[in-house]
Formats: sequence, C-alpha cells, structure tokens
Amino acid sequence: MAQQHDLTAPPAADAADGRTTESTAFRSALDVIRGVEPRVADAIAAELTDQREMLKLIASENYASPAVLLAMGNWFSDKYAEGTVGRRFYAGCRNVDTVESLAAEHAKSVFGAAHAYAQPHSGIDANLVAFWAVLSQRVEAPALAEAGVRQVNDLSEQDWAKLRAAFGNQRMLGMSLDAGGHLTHGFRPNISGKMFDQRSYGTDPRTGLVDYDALRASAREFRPLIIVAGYSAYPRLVNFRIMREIADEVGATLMVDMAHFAGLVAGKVLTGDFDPVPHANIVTTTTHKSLRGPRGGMVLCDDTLAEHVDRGCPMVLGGPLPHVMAAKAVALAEAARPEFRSYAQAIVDNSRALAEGLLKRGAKLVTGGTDNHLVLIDVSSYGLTGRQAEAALLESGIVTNRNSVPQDPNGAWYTSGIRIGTPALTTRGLGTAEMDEIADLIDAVLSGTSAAPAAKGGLSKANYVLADGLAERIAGQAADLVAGFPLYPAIDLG
Ligand code: DSN
Repeated sequence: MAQQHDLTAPPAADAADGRTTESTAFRSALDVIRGVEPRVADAIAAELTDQREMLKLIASENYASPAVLLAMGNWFSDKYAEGTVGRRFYAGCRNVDTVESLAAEHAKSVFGAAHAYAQPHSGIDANLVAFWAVLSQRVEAPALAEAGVRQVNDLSEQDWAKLRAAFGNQRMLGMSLDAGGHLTHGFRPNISGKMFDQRSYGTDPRTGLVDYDALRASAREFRPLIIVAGYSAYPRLVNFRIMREIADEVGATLMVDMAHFAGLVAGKVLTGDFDPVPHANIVTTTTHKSLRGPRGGMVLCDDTLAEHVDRGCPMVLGGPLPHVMAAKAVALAEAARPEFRSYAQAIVDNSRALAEGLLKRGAKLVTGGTDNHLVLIDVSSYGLTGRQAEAALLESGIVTNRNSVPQDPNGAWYTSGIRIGTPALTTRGLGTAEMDEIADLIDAVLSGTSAAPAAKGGLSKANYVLADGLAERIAGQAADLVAGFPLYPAIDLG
C-alpha cells in the first residue's frame, strides 16, 4: 500500500485501475457524501481546487498530509470521552485512550516535554486550559490547603467567595497585539483580557525587537502571576532563557504560546535558548500551523502542572474530539521523521529569501527581516493600508492577511501591515528561487495599487485602485508558479 507522507512526492499508481490509494480513498469518501448531500461533496472538491490554485502565504495555514486528513473522517467522531486516559466519565473509551495516549507520547518525544495534553480543540482552548491550570496550581491549591479541604465543593461559602475574588485579581503580562502578540495574551476584547488584570510588553520602537530590559522592569513593578511569551506576528526569535529568568525573578509562571512556530521547534530549527520547552513552565500550541497537523490545540508542561492541566476537560473544555486526537497522533509521528527537519529548515530559508527579495525591491519590513516563518511588510511605504494591500493581493491571486505593525496608526481593523508566511508553500515544495519570484509579484501588486479617494474627501482606508490589467497579469503568473508544484499530487478526484 502506498504511503504518502511527503506531499511533494510524485503519485504512485498502485491499484489495478491505475489509481493511487489516496485517490481511491478520497473519491470513495466523496461518493458516500454525495449520496446524502451532493452540495457538500461539491464544496469539498471545490476547496481542493481552490487550495491547489492559490498562492497561499497565510502564515498560520498549511497543508496536512492525506494520512492526517483521513484520520479525522471516521467513527471516533461519535465517541464521548470526557476525563483523561483511563479516568473517563463515560464507558467504552479504550480506543480513545489508545489514540490520546499516542498523541501525548509522540508530543512528549518530539518536543522533549515531561507531560502532554492533547485534548484542546483549538489554540484559544489550549490557552484557557493553561491559564486555569496555573490558577489551579498557584491560587486554588493554596486556598484549599489553607482551608484544610480537598476540593472547591468542600469550601465554606465564605472561603469560596474569597477564592473567587482571588481568581479575578490575578495579573498577567503578555506581548501586545500590535507588537505581534496574540489576542488571547490579554487583549481586552478577548476573555484573557477580562479574566486577568493585564499589562502588555511591546517591542523597542527603534529596532522592532522585544525589549527584555523594559520587560524586566515592567515585570518587577507589576509582579504578574503569569508571563506569556509567544507571538503570531513577530518575525524574530524570542529568547526563552531570558524570559524564564525574568519570570523566576518576579515569581511568575512562564507560559509560552508556540502555536506559530511549533513546527520549527519539532523540526529542531529552534533549539537552545529559542526552544521554549526546556525553559517554560507551560507551553501551548495549535497543531495545524507550521506543525502541519489537524486543526486543534495541545498543552505541554512540567510535572508540577500536569495534574492541573489534565483537568482541562471538564474544567474549560467540552468532550474531547477523539478523531482529531487520532490525527494529532499521526501528525506528530510525521513530525518525528528526519524529513520533517529539512521541511522546518526550508520554512526559515524560504522566509529569509522572501524577506531579502522584498527588501531588495524597496519594501519596508518590520524589524528589517526575519528569523522565523513569517515576514511583516509595513505597507504604509506603498501608501496603502493593510486592508487595501490584502484586497489588492487577493485580487491578484496572492492570499495573505493584514496585520497591525507596532504602534500602528491604522488600528487592528485597517492596519498598516501584511503578514506573510512560508509553511504552506514550503510543504508544497517551493524553494528560495520561487520566493524571489513571489517577492517580485507582491512588490508589483503593491507598487501598482493606490488608495482610492474617500467619499468625503481625502483617501479611503478600505478602497483601492489597481493599475489596469495588473491583477489579471499577476494572478496568471501566480497560477503558473504554483502549477509547477502540484498540491496533493497523489490525489486525483477527476
Ligand atoms: N488566527 C491565527 C493566526 O492567523 O495567527 C492565530 O489564532
């Protein structure tokens, strides 16, 4: 039976009808779905066409392998399994136990973690589990010990009121959204900004880099319970050894959200001070970004936090998704393979090549370049907002997303930045030469776009004008470029 673990591998026909195993699997699945609701089958097939034709530069997206995709589409979806492995609130969970254990064991081995929890459904869920695990360890457990009881249900009404007040009075220090942090790191509209007394740290306005001295000074003054490191739009590396030193100095728990760069950690591109796992008390991640697994989340932690993390369900999560945990186990088995390391290194090589290509064409990049999987273009130098640039690029067949830049004058909706990332195109097999071509396409679109006049005078922040014929020309070039790197070459739905 053919096994396709490398998406760039050429298809191998292996059945009497000349079809690959992957083609047969996906065609059969669509036939079954088509028998019930053909429009869903058509939408699934159409999505494959779109993904194949897109020049996908969204830094948080990727292409999971056929094995990962297939592990999700089955009867594991039908099973309730609240609790943890071997301690469920439902009977009949032995097979769920198997896949959850496999996901956790692979995660521990790939990341060198003491404990892994594979149940979070998403990154925000993983972060909620982490926050409540730390609150459970640092606030609830001492309160229970002081009251001489085992669990919150045993607290007197008076002690329970004290504990609830204590939960709502904890401080968290996280990277600000416009410096590249994530909304779950204390942004006010998110629950994290409401459940904690929150303060942000940013980047040095001169360099765009994390200012550890300012962060240390802020931590000394603020004395947070939790310091959150990690980012979704910061194009450089974070020194987690220094972050841990600061956390230890002020008595904080260090939490790292590595959702964006988990693939670079798994692929041993980020090591030493830049590997969060040996330095952080608790690490959260999604599994679908650079890690290239199914859409979901995960928590890694040291032994002292394990029992608190394992209460994630039912503390803040609903029943786990066993079909997704099965796919996490498959993806992590793939991440343990030697070829995953070359994929991870190629992500960074491609990102650097893309940055260099843009810089040599005159683009302005936040921090002047990149050390990871993403590049943040400050499109104000093209006279555009992020929203205009995103729309003009999309019209030209290039899929990106707008993003704030540090101290962004256009706020989080219009923004002044475009975030681009290389994991997906790297999976597809594009290399540094293609990155230079892509830089050329992006620069051509941004240079050929201008802000449209606003209805009430001045310039619009949303509307734009593309030079005649530019979008069609670039879209054609982008389509030609990706056509040379077939996506899922072993899958033929025709
Ligand atoms: N939405 C993800 C991203 O694009 O970075 C993070 O949640």
